[in-house]
Amino acid sequence: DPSRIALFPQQNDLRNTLNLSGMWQFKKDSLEVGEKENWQNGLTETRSIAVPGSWNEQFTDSRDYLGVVWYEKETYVPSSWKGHHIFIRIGSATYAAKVWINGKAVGKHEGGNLPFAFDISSFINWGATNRISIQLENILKPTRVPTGNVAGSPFSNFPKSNYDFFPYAGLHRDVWLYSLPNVAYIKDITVKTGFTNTTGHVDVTVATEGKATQGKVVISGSGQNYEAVIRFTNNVASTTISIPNVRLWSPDDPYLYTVNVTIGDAKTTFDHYQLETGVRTINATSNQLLLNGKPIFLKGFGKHEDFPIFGRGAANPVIVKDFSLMKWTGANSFRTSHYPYDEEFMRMADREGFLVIDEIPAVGLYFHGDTTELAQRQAMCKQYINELISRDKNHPSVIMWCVANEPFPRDVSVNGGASGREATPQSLAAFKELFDLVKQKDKTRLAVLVGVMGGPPEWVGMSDIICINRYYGWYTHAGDMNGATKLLAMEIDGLHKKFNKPVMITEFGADTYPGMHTDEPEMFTEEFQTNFIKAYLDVAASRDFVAGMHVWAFSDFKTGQGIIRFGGMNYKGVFTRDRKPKAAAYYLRSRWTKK
Ligand code: GCB
Repeated sequence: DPSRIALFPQQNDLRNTLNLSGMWQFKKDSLEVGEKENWQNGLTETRSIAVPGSWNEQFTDSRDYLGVVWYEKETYVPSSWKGHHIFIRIGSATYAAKVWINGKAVGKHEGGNLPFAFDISSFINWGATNRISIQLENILKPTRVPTGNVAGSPFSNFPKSNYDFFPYAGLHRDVWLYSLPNVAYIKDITVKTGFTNTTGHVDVTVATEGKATQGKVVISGSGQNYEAVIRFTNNVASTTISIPNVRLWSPDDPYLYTVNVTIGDAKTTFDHYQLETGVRTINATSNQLLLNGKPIFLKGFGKHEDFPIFGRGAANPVIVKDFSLMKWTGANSFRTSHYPYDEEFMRMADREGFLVIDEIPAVGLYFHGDTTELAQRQAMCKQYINELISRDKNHPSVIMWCVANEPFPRDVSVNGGASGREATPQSLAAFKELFDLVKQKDKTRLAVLVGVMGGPPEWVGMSDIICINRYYGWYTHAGDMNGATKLLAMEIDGLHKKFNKPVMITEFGADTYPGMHTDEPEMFTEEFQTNFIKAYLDVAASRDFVAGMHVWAFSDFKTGQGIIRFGGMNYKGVFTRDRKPKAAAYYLRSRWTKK
């Protein structure tokens, strides 16, 4: 039930939270005997592991291990929580997880990078410790999303992922226990915003569980409160609140209003939840992206959640540093390539005024004429869309949903090579289903698919903004920036003409070994990277239909092993993996901070 994850755990007078991040006990189960041997009743011969974090980075013997492991933690649940609904919420478990409380199975979930929660009220030991056991594995399979171990894959790296970033595994985000009030609680809140002239409109829909008959919505901001009473029919109620002289949310002024929702009956308040919202609209014309009805150009990066030792584990200091560095370059935007990011990252984007392309983990999908594998991947993509939109729908920073990064048509080689790949009817139908699902869940934002070099135009043509990743001058036309920019210009002119939609280059970049220099720009040097980025930005600047440019990548990141990834790294970052600027970062700062 994806609505279960819509509201982040919150502490107030009626709700409680307990963060279980910290040290857990860990044990590999490479023979997959744990469940039969009842490891859920208590692990023996364990070692300590930090949560959040990737197991691949924490030990000296597990870098490439992606098989079954067990995590265990004991915790006391306060007896004041007795009689409430108790849930466990796991922020991200990559890839497939099974959960037990005190030896009793409570649920399982597939797919990393998104939270899931289970009702564990009836499994709690009151007045005693409780054992939480999580079995987890990240075995790379062609039926999974993201995809791995594909026969005939264009990738030749190890581990055998169908993408270049390292397939980190583990409990990557916070694990929470939380309690919800007994009689009735707020299950979901959906906020949609708009404005007419100077008056803002905020639509608030509240869904409940239990016996609340009425409630109140209060929006506060600029020293004012705006209220509405709501009444529930079949556990749902909606209202629209007007805000005179509204202060719109934008990168220049990321102003947030608070929304307080209470529910109850005539006498009693049962539950309370508070969230933040920004009043803004997002639209596209045939050649521009409009924020609050005014053209906006997206300057920024594709990124990764990646840091030494943490791996893909959430790390708040890294989040703060990344926003600080993005601001320093003058960026106003990023894409959560190639999976949804930590919820703290999204809240930072709201507060710091960044425009986000929010991507499901659908990287490296392929269409080789298969059938059963395709059906399973398609089901996963739909699950991800449901979960992602449930989780992130109330963030003003999110302006687009991205349904796939670089799906591969039949016979395409990675990044370029031959052309003429057709979009099979089967692939078009599959993507249409994903776009339809996004639009059915959220009509207030744009939807895109990010296209690979040499991929069929019909795929990217389905997007509201044509999004393409291009590496002319790197993977093709190596070092020849004149040839590269000619082709780039020709291609984007053609795409705009064909689809009459704005175009955005969602990736372009060059591997750059920090400290390597030449007089005339040459591949792998800091001068080449700067020159490469400048050349692409110049092509974009001379066209009025380009809506944004995202450099690949924000920082260097860990990859699997392979001959095109020196030292197991992708060096296309304009910052190093430990966030030191390369020359290109200074170049972007000089260009993007110019008024
Ligand atoms: C791409 C992918 C990205 C890679 C990048 C590269 O097109 O979307 O995940 O890291 O190319 O550097 O090859």
